[in-house]
Amino acid sequence: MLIKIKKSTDIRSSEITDKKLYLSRREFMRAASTAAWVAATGSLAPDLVGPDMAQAGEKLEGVQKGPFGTDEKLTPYEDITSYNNFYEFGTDKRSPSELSKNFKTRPWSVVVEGEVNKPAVYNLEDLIPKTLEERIYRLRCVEAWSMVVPWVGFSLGDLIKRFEPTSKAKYVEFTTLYDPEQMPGQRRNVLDWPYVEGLRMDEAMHPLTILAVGLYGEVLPNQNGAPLRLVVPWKYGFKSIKSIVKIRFVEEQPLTTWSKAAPNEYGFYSNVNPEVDHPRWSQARERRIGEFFKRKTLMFNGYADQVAHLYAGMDLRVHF
Ligand SMILES: Nc1nc2c(c(=O)[nH]1)N[C@H]1C(S)=C(S)[C@@H](COP(=O)(O)O)O[C@H]1N2
Ligand SMILES: [Mo]
Repeated sequence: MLIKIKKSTDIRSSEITDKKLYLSRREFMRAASTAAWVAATGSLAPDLVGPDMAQAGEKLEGVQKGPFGTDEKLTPYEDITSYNNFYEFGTDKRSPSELSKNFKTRPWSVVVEGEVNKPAVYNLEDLIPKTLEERIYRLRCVEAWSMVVPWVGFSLGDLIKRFEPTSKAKYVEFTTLYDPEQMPGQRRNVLDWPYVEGLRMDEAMHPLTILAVGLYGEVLPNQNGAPLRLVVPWKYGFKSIKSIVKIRFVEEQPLTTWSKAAPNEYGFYSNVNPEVDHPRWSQARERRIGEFFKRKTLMFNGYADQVAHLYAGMDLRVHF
């Protein structure tokens, strides 16, 4: 009888039920590779956000606990990285994890332009601060599901200050990479490529708003928007644009991809609001991925204490 021995690569990650176990195995392997690195280069540790080392799954260094944490149960790593919306890699939830495997995220640069004193083409490495924060945020998709994600990132507001916006900068517009060779979803006209999103300046400067470069303490997987994605936790998930290559400061409200595609369904603000239904379905409840029963959706996705004042006096049925 032939005994089939499972190679480690045959073990599907879904079989690894406990992320802690998974991490400790990774950490062991990492310690081994760090030792080899030190022996080879004499330097202390590999630069994990440097040009060559940033691979999904690499552990990120210098991560501190950030503010605004929730103590809700984290959505398992396996779900966060296999149930994705990233239309550049296909429209069903499974395809981003399958089709983004070879997506090249290094070298990566970001164009900063428009109403700023310091417009430039920045290398990604120059935009990422030495100290990163873990921010555990709820992500609520407009499709009425949600997750709790331990992002690793940094304050967008702090970064914006470095560019010195002028007094004419009223909005920030973000653009995703356009590269149909690498992004098979862009070969079809499902959306008007490249994907564009935007925030009002005060939303962009709000301390809740971050740019993420990782999750679960590790470099961001490609399907989650590597190497750099926005996370705006009080807005529907589609505002959190992935794989950003351009940040533009403008005077007029940007025309965003989803509001261009269906203006009566997706407004510019897109604040999570259980009282304003999507024209085709209710937004009153949501299904937390991995759970069976639906739960009530909270105003501003539960961040009302932090952000409600930004919209004082605005009719949120008009500015949906
Ligand atoms: N460039 C780009 N960014 C995107 C999307 C997309 O299709 N393309 N989908 C959005 C939607 S609808 C959601 S819900 C979130 C999903 O993020 P996640 O896959 O990390 O959970 O990404 C958002 N950012
Ligand atoms: Mo979404």
